[in-house]
Amino acid sequence: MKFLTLKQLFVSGLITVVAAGPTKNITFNVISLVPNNQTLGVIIDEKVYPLTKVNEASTLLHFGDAPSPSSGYKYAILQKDTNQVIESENFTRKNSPSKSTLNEYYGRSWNTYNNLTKLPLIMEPLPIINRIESNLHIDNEIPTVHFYGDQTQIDNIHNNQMEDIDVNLSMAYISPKDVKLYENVTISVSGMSTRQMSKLSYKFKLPKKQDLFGYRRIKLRAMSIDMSYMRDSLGYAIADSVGLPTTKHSYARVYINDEAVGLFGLVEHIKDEWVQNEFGNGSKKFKHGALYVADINVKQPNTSSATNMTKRDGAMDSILAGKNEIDNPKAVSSLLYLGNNISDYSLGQYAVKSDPSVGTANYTRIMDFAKFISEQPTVPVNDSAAAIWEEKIDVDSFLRGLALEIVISDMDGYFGMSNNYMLYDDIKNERLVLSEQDLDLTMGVSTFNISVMHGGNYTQFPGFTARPLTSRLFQVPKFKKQFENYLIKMTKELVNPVVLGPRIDQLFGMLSEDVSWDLALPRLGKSLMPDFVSILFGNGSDYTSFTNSPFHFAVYGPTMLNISMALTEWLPLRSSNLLSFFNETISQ
Ligand SMILES: *[C@@H]1O[C@H](CO)[C@@H](O)[C@H](O)[C@H]1NC(C)=O
Ligand SMILES: *[C@@H]1O[C@H](CO)[C@@H](O)[C@H](O)[C@H]1NC(C)=O
Ligand SMILES: *[C@@H]1O[C@H](CO)[C@@H](O)[C@H](O)[C@H]1NC(C)=O
Ligand SMILES: *[C@@H]1O[C@H](CO)[C@@H](O)[C@H](O)[C@H]1NC(C)=O
Ligand SMILES: *[C@@H]1O[C@H](CO)[C@@H](O)[C@H](O)[C@H]1NC(C)=O
Ligand SMILES: *[C@@H]1O[C@H](CO)[C@@H](O)[C@H](O)[C@H]1NC(C)=O
Ligand SMILES: *[C@@H]1O[C@H](CO)[C@@H](O)[C@H](O)[C@H]1NC(C)=O
Ligand SMILES: *[C@@H]1O[C@H](CO)[C@@H](O)[C@H](O)[C@H]1NC(C)=O
Ligand SMILES: *[C@@H]1O[C@H](CO)[C@@H](O)[C@H](O)[C@H]1NC(C)=O
Ligand SMILES: *[C@@H]1O[C@H](CO)[C@@H](O)[C@H](O)[C@H]1NC(C)=O
Ligand SMILES: *[C@@H]1O[C@H](CO)[C@@H](O)[C@H](O)[C@H]1NC(C)=O
Ligand SMILES: CC(=O)N[C@H]1CO[C@H](CO)[C@@H](O)[C@@H]1O
Repeated sequence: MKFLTLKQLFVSGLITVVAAGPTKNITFNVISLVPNNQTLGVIIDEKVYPLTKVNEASTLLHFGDAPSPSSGYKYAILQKDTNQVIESENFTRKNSPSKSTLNEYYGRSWNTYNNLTKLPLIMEPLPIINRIESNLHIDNEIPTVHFYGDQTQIDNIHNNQMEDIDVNLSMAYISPKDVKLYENVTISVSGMSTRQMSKLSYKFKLPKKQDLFGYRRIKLRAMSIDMSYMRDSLGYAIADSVGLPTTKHSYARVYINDEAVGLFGLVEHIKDEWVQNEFGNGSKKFKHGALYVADINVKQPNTSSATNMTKRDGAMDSILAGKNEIDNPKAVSSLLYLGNNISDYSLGQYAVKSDPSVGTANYTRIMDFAKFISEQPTVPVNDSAAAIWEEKIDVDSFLRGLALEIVISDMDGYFGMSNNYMLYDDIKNERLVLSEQDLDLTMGVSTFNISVMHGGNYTQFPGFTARPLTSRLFQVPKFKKQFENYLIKMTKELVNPVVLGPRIDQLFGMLSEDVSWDLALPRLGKSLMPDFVSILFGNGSDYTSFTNSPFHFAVYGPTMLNISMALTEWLPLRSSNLLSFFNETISQ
């Protein structure tokens, strides 16, 4: 105690002396992965100051003191023994921190990207949404996530990438303003068909009672089949803008031990906790129903093991609008009525992502609704039918979610594959709520014919007339009218070159350096099926140019290759086709 006090006195005395002089020191903090024989430094007025310490949360975060810069500074990588500069940043940082810099990232000139404008909120959130306030997703920052621990176990999950193997690691989360350390974080490879690819997605779970801005379960999406690195980001921002329950999306730079893994999309894992955070203000006591997500990848005929991906993807490839219903009626996830045996609904085609707060998911709400659908006419009825639909479902959520699928040309939602859409059992109102997730196969990525996928006549959208639900729901004139109003509103006010275009440009500006970095990194997984993309998207896709081209980044303006159509080719086509079908123009 005595010693501490003396030491403090000594230190504060020293600071007073220095502060009076011209060379006031501040602390520089910079993230970079360097080998053991190198360190970071900061160059101020052409003098080099080594930053010799590393943060206790992560060896990636280097820090040290140096004089407060009067006219900018840059970071450098130094040879450890000699402090010789190996390389330095090719730009000057103009920040003038008073005590300490933010946690800066070596080689990136900004900490917060100021030019990213938010999309407008064009519809009030559905009344069911009671989402927590959270800083998990800061739109214009890219935090660094560093996992570390036993390399043997890390190698093991990558050597067995088709399997769900958990590994316990420590995790540092470093954003410009925060450093957080978690131990015993459970991480595993995540995803379905994209596990074939060499850049893998991950999911992680923090220990009980710990959280990252209110969330314990998070996914890091590799974006490996979206060369624009933007479709999830845009899709979730649009879902939010039209008031649907949805995860938000942000980006993260990911490292595992001493390897850079790449740029990832950070999203909330849709599980129990998400239900509480999205619908119940984050309360653990929130009384909620089950949450289901449609999954076409389950129980394909003769698939004995969930890891038989060749088989599963073979099936996925061929399941286009309705084929699944014919080949494999019992595993269908299209809300087709399968009779009154509840076990037929529980094969996994409605995967339970959250059990209710009391008991377990029992599928009755889905079976009842499928039965109800089967009893509705497939010819026009009058508006008096609306009330019975409202009893079964939150119709507004269905109209918004289904309109969203069409407006963003989603090939992998209810219409396209009867896949990925969410059904939440609202036990208070005893009805289902619809929303969407997994939005990477959208906005020009499609195996379907371009004219039906992006054309204006929405009734020709894949699955529109074939799906059990929509072939009945839109027989109610009121619902059809409202649905069309949503198509027009979403297109005029949001999904068009005037409103969404700038956001794409801005994301391009924000991400391009990180995308170049990502594309140059060695991958931790293996490409198990080198022709995966062409298998998934059919013969039409040009996989050779997909892999060989140096930097296929879909920017609004200059178009670049994408699997089917660049984001920037798609957007004007989508909006002009829809608006001209309705004889409307963009309202901005
Ligand atoms: C520094 O370490 C790396 C391996 O981490 C090695 O390849 C390199 O030769 C070393 N450089 C010097 C100057 O010792
Ligand atoms: C300021 O930083 C420099 C460079 O790290 C160091 O040599 C000097 O001792 C520091 N001065 C004070 C008062 O801490
Ligand atoms: C700085 O370096 C980055 C890559 O390290 C490069 O993309 C960029 O063009 C360089 N900028 C200038 C002004 O030289
Ligand atoms: C933001 O845009 C302005 C003008 O368009 C530009 O000068 C500035 O460098 C941009 N900032 C960033 C962080 O890109
Ligand atoms: C990982 O940590 C959790 C507790 O956080 C523990 O229950 C589990 O057994 C650990 N797993 C391994 C493989 O060490
Ligand atoms: C992590 O898990 C291990 C083994 O279960 C335990 O000994 C340790 O205390 C845990 N660490 C923290 C910070 O909870
Ligand atoms: C959530 O909080 C809002 C505002 O405090 C309140 O009106 C609402 O009833 C709460 N809902 C739930 C489900 O907790
Ligand atoms: C995977 O599917 C193939 C083709 O249907 C089959 O031959 C093989 O036995 C299956 N493997 C497993 C582990 O189920
Ligand atoms: C099945 O779940 C519903 C809620 O969807 C609930 O009302 C019902 O009581 C449950 N049935 C049984 C037998 O648990
Ligand atoms: C839209 O397509 C449907 C189905 O092919 C067709 O019956 C209808 O006439 C088309 N509508 C318009 C306005 O072209
Ligand atoms: C759009 O306008 C054209 C001519 O003005 C008309 O023939 C067509 O029916 C209109 N389409 C719709 C969907 O209203
Ligand atoms: C597609 C396929 O191989 N289907 C087979 C699955 O197994 C059943 C019964 O074993 C066969 O009858 C199918 O032909």
